[in-house]
Parts: sequence; C-alpha cells; structure tokens
Amino acid sequence: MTLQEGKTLPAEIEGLALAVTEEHYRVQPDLMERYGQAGFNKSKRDTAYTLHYLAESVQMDSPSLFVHYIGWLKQLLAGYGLTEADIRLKLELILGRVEAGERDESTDRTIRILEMGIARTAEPAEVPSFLAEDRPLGRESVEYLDALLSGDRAGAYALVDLLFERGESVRDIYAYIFQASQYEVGRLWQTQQISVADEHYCTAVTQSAMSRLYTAWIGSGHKSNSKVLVSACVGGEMHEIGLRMLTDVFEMEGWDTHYLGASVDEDELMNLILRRRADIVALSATMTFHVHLMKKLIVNLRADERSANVLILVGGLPFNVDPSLWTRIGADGYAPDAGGALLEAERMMRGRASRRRRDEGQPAVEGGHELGS
Ligand code: B12
Repeated sequence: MTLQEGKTLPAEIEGLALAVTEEHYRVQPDLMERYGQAGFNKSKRDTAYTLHYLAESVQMDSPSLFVHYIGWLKQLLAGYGLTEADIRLKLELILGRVEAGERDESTDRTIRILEMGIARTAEPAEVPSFLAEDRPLGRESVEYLDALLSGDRAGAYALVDLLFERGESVRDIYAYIFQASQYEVGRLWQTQQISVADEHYCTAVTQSAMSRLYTAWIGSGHKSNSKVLVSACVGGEMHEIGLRMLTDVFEMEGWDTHYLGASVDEDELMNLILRRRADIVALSATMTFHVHLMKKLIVNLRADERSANVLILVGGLPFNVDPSLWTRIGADGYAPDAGGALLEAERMMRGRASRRRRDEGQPAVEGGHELGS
C-alpha cells in the first residue's frame, strides 16, 4: 500500500477507504442500524477525503498539512455531533492498515504523519473569529459582514464607498474588509452558524464590491511599469478571490496583469504565458490536494525551453500552513498574502536581473531558481 503519487493512487485511496470503512462498521455494528447504507457510503467518502490529505502530506513530506487538516476536521465534525474519539478511531484503523500492508520508502513517513494526526485530535480545534474591533478597520469589517449577513448588499457597497472616499487604501480595504470577512464567512460556515447559501451570497457581494472598487481606482492615474504577471488557479481549484486580489494589487503598482481565475487548463496557461511574455506566473491553490498538480505544472513549465525562465510565485492556504512548502515544489517564491506577494515578486525580479548581469556573455541557463533565498 502506497500513498505516493502515481496512476494507481486514486484506486489505492478508494480501496483503502472501503477497507477502513468496512472495518469501522465491523467494530461498531450499531452504525449500520443507525445510519444504513447511505451512512456507510458517506463515511467511505469522508475517509477517502482524509486519505487524499494524507497522501498529499506524505508526497510533499509536510506533516503540518495533515495535522492542520485534522484540526479543521475536528472543528467541522463537532457540528455534526462527532467527537475526537470518532476521528481517532478512524485514523487508528487507517494506521493499522498502513502498518499491516506492503512497505515502501514512504511507509515510515505515512505512519509518522498519521501518528501526528492522531495526537492532534486531543488538542483544542476552535478557531477564534477573524474579525475584532482592535484590528485595522476592525469595526468596519464587523459592520461590513453584518451587512452581508443581513442581505444588505447596498449597505455593504455604501460602507466600501465611504472607506474609499475617506482615503483608505484599496489594499487595506482588500486585506482588512474583504479578506478578513471572507475568512470569517468560512469559519461561520465550518461551525454551522451560516449556510452554504449565506456563504455564496457573501462571496458574490464581495466579488461585486471588488469590481465596483476596480472601476474607481483603475481610472486614477494608472502607470505601467512594463512588467507582466499571469495568474491562475491550478487543477480543480475553485477558490480564486485571493489570487484576484493579488493580481489587482500588482496592477495597482503598474504591472500588466492577466488573471485567468479558477481551474485553469495547463495548455491554455502555457499559451498565455508565451503570448503575454510573462515575467512572473502566480499560481494559487487553496485545497491541499491540488498541491501535487501545481508541482507537476511547475515541472512541465521548467521542462519546456519556451517557459523555462519564467519566474514562478506560489501561494494559498497550504503554503500558509507550511511556509517552506514552496521550496519543495520547485517555485521561485512564495508570500502569505497579496501585499507580501508584491515584495516577493520584486525580490525575484531583482534576483533575475542580477543573475543576468552576472551571466552576461554566457549561455542563458538560469531560470531564476534561488530556492530558500
Ligand atoms: C468562498 C469560499 C468558497 C467558494 C469559492 C468561490 C470563489 N469564487 O473563489 C466555493 C463555494 C467555490 C468554495 C468551495 C469549496 N470550499 Co471553500 N471557502 C471559501 C471561503 C469562505 C473564502 C475564500 C476566500 O475568498 N478567501 C479570501 C482570500 C482573499 O483569501 P486567500 O484565498 O487566503 O488568499 C490570500 C492568501 O492566501 C494569498 N494567496 C492566495 N493565492 C495566492 C497565490 C500566490 C502566488 C501568492 C503569493 C499568494 C496567494 O494571498 C491572498 C490575498 O491576500 C474559504 C474560507 C477561507 N478561510 O479562505 C473557504 C474554504 C477555503 N473552503 C473550504 C472547503 C472545505 C471548500 C469545499 C471542499 C467545500 C465543499 N464541501 O464542496 C469546496 C472545494 C472547492 C474546490 N475544489 O476548490 C475550506 C477549506 C478547509 C481545508 N482544510 O482545506 C475553507 C477554509 C472553509 C472552512 N473554514 O472550512 N469555497
């Protein structure tokens, strides 16, 4: 049994999820009486989901990805009446299967990561609110979210207009109003305090509020600095607002930006990188199980001589959970947020310029890789 990337991984995960769920139902026979076949199927699906996180954590040699997921799961499942003992039992059943199965070079790592996940179940998992009056624009962020949650789109727009007119920077409105309220929306959804529909509504209003703001700032003396950014979300990644914010921040600083949004096809991305002569490609992933796709994409970009020299900046939730993850997927840089991304991009561009000066007259073999710098 291996949780390493390869053609057989999805089948391995499905097979293991079935075996673990069957064993779970054997250990607790009342589960079938209480939840029936539908409950069994759901449990198997959830187990497969957990195994995808485990597999990504193993492949990336990043225990914190799995440990963070277990904390998230614990808080999520508490809302459904499941306890830490339920999660621990499932993880122990997975551990038993891994220990009893065929061994390969990833087995010890898998066991170690599972044991860390099991230990995590015993710790508190409550995430505090992302909004507080003593944070920058704290009171306004609470007001903004209140407007969203009461269905008052016009009120939310009016508040944003007021902030813009009184001179708050767009970057601050993005970070302290939009990003903070989106994180809080996620926490409220996870703890079942709001519905999926509420989350969709809040997200939709925030997206339109960003668009309204764009028309205000784009008109105000926008100067080009001739640098080109292409940005995209990899694989089936649907979370695109963070990358859009980042792209806007680059545009505010004069970058020529090309934002492709969610779930971008690799060939289309490649075409655009070449057509726009991108200096930097910004790649975003929120769901941990998309990180290996990002790694594969980076390998492919490097392997093609037409895109081998483009600088690659990465970010999103898994990279914030494990701030050294970017070094293991072959990227040139990472930043935790939109403002940090701009500084990181400037560092990457300076690095490339100085390497070019140094290599003048020599064959161009560099690709801007200064991992860990
Ligand atoms: C809105 C939302 C959605 C929307 C997204 C719509 C859209 N158009 O983007 C929809 C409904 C599609 C969605 C779906 C899902 N979601 Co969702 N979603 C959210 C939510 C509430 C807000 C996301 C957001 O807008 N954040 C605000 C932006 C500004 O922040 P950000 O993404 O972190 O971006 C910043 C930094 O990370 C960084 N950054 C981001 N990208 C990059 C790239 C580079 C290059 C750099 C340098 C930096 C960088 O800079 C950004 C700006 O500062 C989050 C909560 C959260 N904490 O984010 C959950 C959340 C991410 N979702 C979650 C989940 C579970 C899901 C689903 C699995 C739910 C389901 N059962 O279907 C699916 C998965 C879909 C998929 N395959 O991608 C979980 C993930 C938990 C985990 N452990 O992984 C979260 C955390 C909610 C929660 N608290 O439980 N979701």
